[in-house]
Formats: sequence, C-alpha cells, structure tokens
Amino acid sequence: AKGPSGLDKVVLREARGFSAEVHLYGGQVTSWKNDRGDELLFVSSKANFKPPKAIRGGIPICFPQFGTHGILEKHGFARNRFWAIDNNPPPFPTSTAAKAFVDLILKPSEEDLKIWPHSFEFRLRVALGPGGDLALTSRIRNTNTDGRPFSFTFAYHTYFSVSDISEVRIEGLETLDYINCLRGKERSTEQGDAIVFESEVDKIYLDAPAKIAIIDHEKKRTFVLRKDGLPDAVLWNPWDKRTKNIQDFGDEEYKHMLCVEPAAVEKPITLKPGEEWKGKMDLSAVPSSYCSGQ
Ligand code: TA6
Repeated sequence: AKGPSGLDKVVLREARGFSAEVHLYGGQVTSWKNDRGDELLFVSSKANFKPPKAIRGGIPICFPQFGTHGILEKHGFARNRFWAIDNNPPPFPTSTAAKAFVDLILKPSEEDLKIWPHSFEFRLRVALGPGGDLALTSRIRNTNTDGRPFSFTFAYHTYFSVSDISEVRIEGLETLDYINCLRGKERSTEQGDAIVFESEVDKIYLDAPAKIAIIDHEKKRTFVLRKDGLPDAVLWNPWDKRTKNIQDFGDEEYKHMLCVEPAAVEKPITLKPGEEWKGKMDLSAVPSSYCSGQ
C-alpha cells in the first residue's frame, strides 16, 4: 500500500549483494536477503501489505505496547500506521559504517492521540552494514508540552526464516526466568541446555543476554542477534493448532519461521518530556561452522 507520500517501500543494497526492504506501512522491514539472494526473514504467503492489519512477517514494531500487556490494541499501533521518510534526522551519537540506510519517522495523528494521549517522535533507522548485517535503531522522544511523562513497552517482533523448526536450536536463553504466555503469564525458569522446538511456544525471557544465536542445522546457518537497550527476549511459534486461528498465515508455515524478539516488556520504559530512549537490534547471518564454540 502506498502511504500519503505515494511511496510504498524503500530498498537498500550493499556492495556484497545483500539487500533489504522497508515498507512505510508499519515502518516494517519485510525482506533481508544475503548475497546469494536467499531470503533470511519469514513473510507469510498470505500476508496483506495494507491497512488495517499489520504485515504478517518481517520485523513488525510493537509500540507503544507489547502484546496484551496494557489497554491498547495488541502490539500497539505503530505497526499499522504509515511512517514517513525522515529527511533530516538529528545526528546519531555513534556514527554507523553503513552506507545503505533509511531513516523513518512516526508521529501520532489526532486519532492516535485519542487512543494514547501522548505526543512523541519515533525515529527508526534501518541500516545494511558492509558485511550484510541488518541494524535497526529506534529513538523515541517524549514531546509532550504539558510536563507529562509516558511509559511504553516495545518489541522488534522479528520473524526469522528457518528450514525446519524441528532442526533449530537457540543459544543464550537457557537458565533464564521467563513469563509463559501459554500458561496465564506464569513465571518459570528455563532448565537444561539449548532450546529446541517440538510444540507451541510463547515466552518472554527476562533480562536476556545481549547476544542470542539461532542455529539452523539443516541450512548450516546461524543468525546472531545482538540487542541493546532491550532487556527481554520473546520467543514465539504458533505450531499447528494455534496457526488455524491466524487468518494471514498458511497451515504449514509455522515449520519455516521462528520469532525471536528483543523487547522491553516486564519493566516499561518511562520518559519525561524532552527525554529520549534508544533501542537497537543487530542481525547477522553466518555459516554455522564459523560460529560454533563462540
Ligand atoms: O510475540 C508473540 C505474540 O505476542 C504471540 O502471543 C502471538 O500472538 C504473536 O505475538 C502474534 O501476534 P499478532 O497480533 O501479530 O497475531
């Protein structure tokens, strides 16, 4: 769908041949391809790229609310609004080596202010690094003029493309405390070694480390996810039964996706007027053999 600017998406390319696509609808990354043209993110064959629902796949942005942890619509409204190109973003504190990047901005409309009565500027930079890494940086500023702070929860709801979910292993979340969304938000502690998948999962890991690895044995590929400013990490796969309730999702597609989502859920972020928060996610995709033992 083309937004008010008449543009539907921006394509980023870097010299080695990696590419990425960012839709203005949702400010959503919908494609990340390596130098062989392999798609690294999952997007459903049934995805709709237009309002009112969010695009099913890629990297939806959950803001100002993650999931049903609040009174707003699930995952907030940022993922189903049109973002604008930010032609003149304030400088980034740390310079990025990436030459291929785009800056987007979301500000609330009059209608949005009725749903969530806070003025904000949400700046998103999507950058493709020289090695093909994909980096998302979010900067959210409270622009309320009447002295009111606001609080929000957040996630990069990243859908990874995997060969076969039963061949995937996650490293970095073992032994952590988590909230189990399939058991009434019950708290538990992860036992044992690396995490593998044999049924539905919907968990929020608390205070997860800065680096998480998603190891795809069949593809011999490891995704390395690095996060900053986002303490939690959500893991989601709907498996076969839950899939049937999701309209824009094919019956067998759960086998080929996994959501690993850097997030701030348990402890909402509070900003006073004039304050800015920053949350970053970096993704790289490397052959598994390069990664083992790291
Ligand atoms: O991040 C996991 C989750 O909150 C799950 O509970 C699941 O419902 C998923 O997000 C997708 O939500 P959506 O609203 O996009 O269907």
